[in-house]
Amino acid sequence: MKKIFALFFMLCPLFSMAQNIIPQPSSIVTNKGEFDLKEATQIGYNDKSLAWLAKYLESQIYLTCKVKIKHPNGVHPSFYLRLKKYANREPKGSYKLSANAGGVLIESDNKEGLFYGVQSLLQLINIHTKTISEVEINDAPRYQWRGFMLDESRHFFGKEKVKQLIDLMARYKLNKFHWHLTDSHGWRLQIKKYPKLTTIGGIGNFTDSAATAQYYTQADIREMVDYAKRRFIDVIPEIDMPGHATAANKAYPQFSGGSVAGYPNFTFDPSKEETYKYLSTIIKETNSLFPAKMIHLGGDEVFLGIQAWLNKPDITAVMTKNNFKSPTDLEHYFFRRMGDTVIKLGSKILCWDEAVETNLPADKTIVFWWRQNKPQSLKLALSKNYQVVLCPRLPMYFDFVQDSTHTSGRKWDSTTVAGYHLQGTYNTVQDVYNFPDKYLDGQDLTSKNIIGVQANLWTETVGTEKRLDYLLLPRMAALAEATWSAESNKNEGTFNDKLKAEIEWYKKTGLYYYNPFNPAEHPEVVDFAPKKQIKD
Ligand code: TNX
Repeated sequence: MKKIFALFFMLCPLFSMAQNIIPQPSSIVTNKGEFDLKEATQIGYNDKSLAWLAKYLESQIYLTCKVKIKHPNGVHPSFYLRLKKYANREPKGSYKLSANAGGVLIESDNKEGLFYGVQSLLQLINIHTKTISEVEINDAPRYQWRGFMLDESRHFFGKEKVKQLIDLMARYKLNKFHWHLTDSHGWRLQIKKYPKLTTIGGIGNFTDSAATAQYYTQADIREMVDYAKRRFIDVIPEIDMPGHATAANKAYPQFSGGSVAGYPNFTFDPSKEETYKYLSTIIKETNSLFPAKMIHLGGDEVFLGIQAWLNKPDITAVMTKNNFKSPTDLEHYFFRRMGDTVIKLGSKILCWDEAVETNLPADKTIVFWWRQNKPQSLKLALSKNYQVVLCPRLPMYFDFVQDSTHTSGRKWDSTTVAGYHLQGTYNTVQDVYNFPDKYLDGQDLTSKNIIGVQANLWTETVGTEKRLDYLLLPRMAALAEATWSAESNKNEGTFNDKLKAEIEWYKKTGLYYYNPFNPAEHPEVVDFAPKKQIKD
């Protein structure tokens, strides 16, 4: 008996290699055989539009295990990518992968699916033995929105780092990159009609108001959008309004809605027709750069600066004329007008959950629920039939710490709301992994208006790539399973085993990370002396 056990454990690593796919596929069956990856391995495909994917697979195999596959679309392919018509359309992103001693076949009726099959194949390669275990995979995503947001206003990272993040997103089958390009601390998107937005508004960041202007030119943006598109990732720009506008107002003060203590020129002036024209031009130029045809208009935390409106006679005159009872009514009026501009361009309006009050058209709006302490806002969004992306601060804000001993990054006072289980004060990898099933009340969870899940990385405390990686990894791996894998396929124990292997991959790739199994391995990266935590 003892011998049988010993044999089983000896074989275990062999079989478990095949299980190391993150995110967990819908179904995976492993067998004993294996395919030997050799230099002579050829890639084939049945549709010439797959040539790029074959080349991508070739280059990624080289990066993964230094085997050079020489002949894409060779005559005797061992790897085959097949775009196939099924009787019934499969969900976008679904694929089948079968590997045996003779080779690997990836099939799907959509190119996204083939791309994700390729990602799974890359994770199946045993880099030590250069083999692929025999396996049958049937896979499809749980959510169509699998998002990640990066704030480059507070600190700017630039094209090379963002490309690396896009590659990580691709590895984890994430498909929406939400790019927070404007905020109080810097405007990062070139607008040709208003050059000062970047030459002046791009100066400074969260920790250094005099830092040289940093921003993306329109050519940079096109390059990044194309890079992401080849990895089946839509890029969604955010132009935050009417709040978080300090950087823009530094460049064009004539559109400022005034100041209150602590929040200078935080809002745009909603009383001037010129403001609407100005912002519409910005939106038009932005829209032409992002083919996903979705513009995130922000709409968050306007209350921080809105009292300034009451000190401006032009603004109070508009309130009186329209019979608005409070500045908030005017805020809604402003937001609806800007929403109309987006719709007229044929794009969708995306907004933070504050905008649920605004009565934007339900079929053209996607709401991002971020205020975990306000579940009523999620319920309202669902009841108004908005599509909703779940990104509550707990556990989906990666600027929160991930270990009780960490000092830099946010923490939250425990929140307990009936039906919701948001007792955490910071965001562990397990919390991210267990989202959303163990968090939301069942009724909300099963709403078909919930289109997906997203993590947001705000960068007030992030000044270096090293800290960025530390906050991201390994939580991004947990995000992958939260967005892709059905609850019935999730298992914390299995995930932890896979994560240990994944951490080895981070190490090999030269990425800095937090190791939840051995926190001492890498010390916390603290870029700036931690400030007192703000709660809201
Ligand atoms: C709230 S989330 C904000 C951001 C901050 C973040 C820090 C949201 C829509 N607004 O402006 O960076 O908290 O966690």
